[in-house]
Amino acid sequence: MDRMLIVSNRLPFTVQERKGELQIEPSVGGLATGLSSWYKSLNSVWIGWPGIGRKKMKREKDILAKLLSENCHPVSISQQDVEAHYNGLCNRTIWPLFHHFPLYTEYDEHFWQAYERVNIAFANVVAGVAKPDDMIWVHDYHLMLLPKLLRERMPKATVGFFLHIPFPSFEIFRLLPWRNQILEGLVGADLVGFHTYDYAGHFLESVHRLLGHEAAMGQITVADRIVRTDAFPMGINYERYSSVDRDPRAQAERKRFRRKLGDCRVILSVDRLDYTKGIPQRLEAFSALLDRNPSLKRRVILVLLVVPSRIRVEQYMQLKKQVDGLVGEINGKHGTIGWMPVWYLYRSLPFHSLTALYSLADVALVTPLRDGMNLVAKEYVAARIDEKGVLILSETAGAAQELGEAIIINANNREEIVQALARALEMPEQEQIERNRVMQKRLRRYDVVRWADEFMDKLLYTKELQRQMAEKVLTDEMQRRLAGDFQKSTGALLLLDYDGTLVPFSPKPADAMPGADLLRLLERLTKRPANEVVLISGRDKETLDKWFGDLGVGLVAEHGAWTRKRGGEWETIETLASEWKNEVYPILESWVDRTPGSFIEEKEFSLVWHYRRANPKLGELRARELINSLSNTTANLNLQVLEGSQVVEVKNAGINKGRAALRWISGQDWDFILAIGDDWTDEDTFQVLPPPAWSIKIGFGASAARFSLGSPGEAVSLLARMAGER
Ligand code: GDG
Repeated sequence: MDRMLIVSNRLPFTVQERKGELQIEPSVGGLATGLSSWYKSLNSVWIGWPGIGRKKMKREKDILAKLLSENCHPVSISQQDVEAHYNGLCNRTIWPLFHHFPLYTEYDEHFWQAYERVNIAFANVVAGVAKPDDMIWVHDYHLMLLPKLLRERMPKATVGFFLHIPFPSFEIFRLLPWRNQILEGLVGADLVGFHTYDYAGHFLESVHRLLGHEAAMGQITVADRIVRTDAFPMGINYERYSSVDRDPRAQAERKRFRRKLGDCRVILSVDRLDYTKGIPQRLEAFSALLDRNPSLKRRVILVLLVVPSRIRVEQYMQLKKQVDGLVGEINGKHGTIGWMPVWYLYRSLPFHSLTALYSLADVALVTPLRDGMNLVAKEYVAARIDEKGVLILSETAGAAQELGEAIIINANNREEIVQALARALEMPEQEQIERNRVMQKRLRRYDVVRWADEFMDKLLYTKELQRQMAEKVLTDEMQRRLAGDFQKSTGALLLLDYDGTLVPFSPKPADAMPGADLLRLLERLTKRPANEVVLISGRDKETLDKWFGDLGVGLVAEHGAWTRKRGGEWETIETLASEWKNEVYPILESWVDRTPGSFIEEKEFSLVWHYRRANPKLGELRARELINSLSNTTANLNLQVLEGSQVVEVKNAGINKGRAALRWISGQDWDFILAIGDDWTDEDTFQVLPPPAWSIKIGFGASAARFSLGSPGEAVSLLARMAGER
């Protein structure tokens, strides 16, 4: 396997100063611990911030040597930049906004500038370490500009990105002043991964609405590169959590806890102190449970493990006060001598103590208001080797999508949490076992290694797709050959689509008028008597006449309903009916009323409903509905309903560009034929071409064309080269 470069804000080792000396210690946290064994089994390098400032690192050369011996490359960052990047943009801007807390979000240009500087510092280190065949895997919201920065430095690099927190809905994401920079940064990757399909969907919607790239099956095309997105729900190191009974330290700890807890039932809550985790709501629900069920007094204890986090950020200080207050209130109100309902631990416990708690808790109460995944829920289920215990999980944690056998609640609904707690404490053992067995099987199968492997497989697959695509790209050398063949030919036919092929799409069809340069180029191509240029379009004949009527070109309007040979008159291929329009027009009108921004284009033999300017999601939904509705109306009218690029078109059956193209193809013995087009209507043209013809699709989707080019601009420069202008 090629070498793997993992890039994350923190290294899996942290440098700490103890008694004036620097030491390295393994970092805690899901990613570092989850991936450490996987990463060691591969030929890998980890790049990240080591936890101390640049000056200190410079002083202690042996620390650097130690990190390098663990294959860790530190990125050195000044203390001010750490402050504004990590404690600023990451924790005061991105974290609250991406977790749907816009009121907690601070927008500060200095934070943003530090974010850019830190991402550049990372890019420089990665570019210095990376070799051409390396796979680079960038993690999380601290480094969202990095994929683009790496792409600029190493255009061919294999870069994956995984976001560990939720990606917010468009309405929230758009609040960010630097939203486009973030999206552009991310689409620098080849593969962008999320915990759930919802987050991937939110991301694609923002990319569509802010950058204009449309997605098909999780794939977007950015310049000449495809970028894939997908959901990869992160797993845990199942073995590690399910081996509590083989760990003597965990066993001893479990006995110690049990002695202290007596025979009370245990409800367990484990989180970093964070406002996204819903800790106050959880405490209030527990208090209400005790209010309503006096029989639970002395019989149940809530073990509340809260790990200190981001202690210098205002909201976290306030939350700490709130939690302290609530715990005091509950213990004061409900506690008795010898029984304290909430056991409050405000610190981090060693791993064996945490697993001991998991293994003895009757209920795990995991109720975040929003959480990318939540590994605690998974770890609890894994640690219950006796298959007992009940998980209560909030629906807004990514983990809820995989752990459907848990009791799923809405974290803002206190009543629901109270009922869930009561139900969990009463749940028959057999039911607990049945639920946990299914979840355990799933968690064992899809563990952290499988998660990482699947991500890597998809990344390689994306690279393979890009390679296949690149094979079809009309290279500079092939373009030279094509231009040479054209110039030598004694009879050359050019079949050119217009919109999306010679000019980019415009929001309003009328705005896509050809510029003077394009008209001059087309004229030059028609000058040689041996050449025949035909514009094959879906547009109406009046527009084509107005724009191209004076050039010596052939014209095809309305996808082939009308044709006009050079210097000739417009002809229809056959007698076509158009009375059906009276029936269909009012239907489309009602869709215009229901879809703001959409409009109807009327052509002689077709009607088109455009939704390019409507809200994209609404447009797609309405297009589906329209197609369904039209299929009933058009059944007996010999019509076809076609879906194009943000249009739905109704036209007479049997008309297509291929049929129209044949009128020219079969009219003469050509020794050079070239067809260029960008969408499915042009596929009919590609399909009727004789084998030696050149065919080029603009864009990189599947096509019958032999070659592809990235954009209308590239098609025009090819034509300019053929005309001898380059
Ligand atoms: C982010 C996303 C996503 C907790 N207390 C102790 C302790 N822990 C460990 C747990 C778990 C980890 O910390 C916490 O992971 P979470 O997933 O619950 O939450 P975040 O830290 O917010 O992580 C989250 C995750 O990234 C992965 O993608 O799931 O949504 O926010 O592993 O066991 N470990 C020890 N002592 C403690 O006291 N040793």
